[in-house]
Parts: sequence; structure tokens; C-alpha cells
Amino acid sequence: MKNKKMFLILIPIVAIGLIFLVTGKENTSVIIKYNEQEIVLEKDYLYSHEDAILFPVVVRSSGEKPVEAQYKGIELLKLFNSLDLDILSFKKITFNATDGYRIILSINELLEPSNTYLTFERDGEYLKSRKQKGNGPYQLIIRRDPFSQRWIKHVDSIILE
Ligand SMILES: Nc1nc2c(c(=O)[nH]1)N[C@H]1C(S)=C(S)[C@@H](COP(=O)(O)O)O[C@H]1N2
Ligand SMILES: [Mo]
Repeated sequence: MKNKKMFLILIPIVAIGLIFLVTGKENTSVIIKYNEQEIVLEKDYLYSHEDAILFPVVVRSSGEKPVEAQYKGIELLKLFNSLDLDILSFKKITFNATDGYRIILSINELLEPSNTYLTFERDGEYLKSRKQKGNGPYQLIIRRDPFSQRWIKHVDSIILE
């Protein structure tokens, strides 16, 4: 009898807990769209990509002095290469973020060596999400662009056209 009552109390608690776990889980993948096709890049794939490298950047955030940081990311040229995507058959690339921010680059900008990177780590720590008040989980870094307006934070989709 006592056990039955316990169950009746526990079941709703466990159910609510599970709902929180499922809906509170943040999306940590990036989707690439091209020619009506889609590729979903999961966190594990990106974090362990063989072309991920470390590089220094000067971070400009509004209201703060520029600071140097070490970022880790994958050069977009190499990322597309590893996915067997021929970017020369496209003209432009659009990056969308979870906050509605969007930037468009020409394919020519991507072709500049060591310029555009999809990054996921800063000073040895994974980039935090927007919810966690970070710039991540993924941020585009354009190394030859000193103005960081185009360093789009929270990238969640990339469209090739
Ligand atoms: N997703 C997203 N990325 C963004 C922005 C933004 O509002 N949303 N602002 C841009 C601008 S204008 C700047 S200066 C840099 C740094 O923004 P912060 O000052 O908010 O750190 O991020 C850029 N990337
Ligand atoms: Mo800005």
C-alpha cells in the first residue's frame, strides 16, 4: 500500500524531469544546405575534425578593450573539402545564427587561404551557447577582417548557393 502511494508520487516527478532533460537539451549541430540537400554536422564530428587548428585572434566585443585569445576551429575550405563539397560550383555562402543574425560571404572570400574558420573553442574551452552567455557553440572567424561585425556567433546553418 505504502509502495503504491510512493509510485503515484514518483511517476509524475520522473516524467517532469524527463521532459526537462529532453526540451532543455541544446542543439549543438550545424546544418549545411546546398542544391536542396542537407548535411548535419554533429558536435563530435566538428570537435574531433582532423583539420581543426589553433590560432591567435584579437577579439573585439562591444564595451570592452580588444583582447588576444587562442581559438580552435576548422578552415571552411578544408571542412567543405572533407565533405566532398565542390564550393567552386557556388557563388555565395550564407551563415545563419540562432538569434536571427545573418551574414553573406562571396565564395572568393572563402577561397583566400587561412581566412575563414568555423570555430568551437577559445583558450582551451569549448565556446558556450547563447543561453550560457557565450559566443558559441560555433562562431565564424574571418581572420583578415579586423572588424568583427561579420564574426557571426551561434552559427547553426550554412547555405551554399
Ligand atoms: N549571432 C550574432 N553574431 C554577431 C552579432 C550578433 O548580434 N549576433 N554581432 C556582431 C557584432 S556587430 C560584433 S561587434 C561582434 C561582437 O559582438 P559583441 O560585442 O556582442 O561581443 O559580433 C558580431 N557577431
Ligand atoms: Mo559591432
